[in-house]
Amino acid sequence: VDGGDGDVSLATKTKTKTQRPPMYKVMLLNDDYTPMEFVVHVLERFFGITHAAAVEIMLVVHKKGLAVVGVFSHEIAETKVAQVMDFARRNQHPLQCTMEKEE
Ligand code: NFA
Repeated sequence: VDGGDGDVSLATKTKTKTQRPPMYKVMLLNDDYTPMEFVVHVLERFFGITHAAAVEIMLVVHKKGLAVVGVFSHEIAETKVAQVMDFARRNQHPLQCTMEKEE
């Protein structure tokens, strides 16, 4: 590339890839005591999941031990976890909800 000074060397462009904000998986964990209907209600109420899909996800948690119920920004994920944990505690169920950074 000749910038007018007679230098005809090739330019090396450094293009930095745009960084996307990290996303977080929100997961429900199985336990032996929380009623299935309560878990279904949590999925409908806090994650906007239809009744049929909520039953399916609840059964995955029940059989596999855990399932990802949604992927959100850090702030939204934290809010979902806090809402579920508070709702479970207030209803005296041991249901656990956690978040984990997506790879
Ligand atoms: N394992 C619970 C039961 O048999 C149901 C459950 C499902 C709990 C998903 C927590 C999460 N009552």
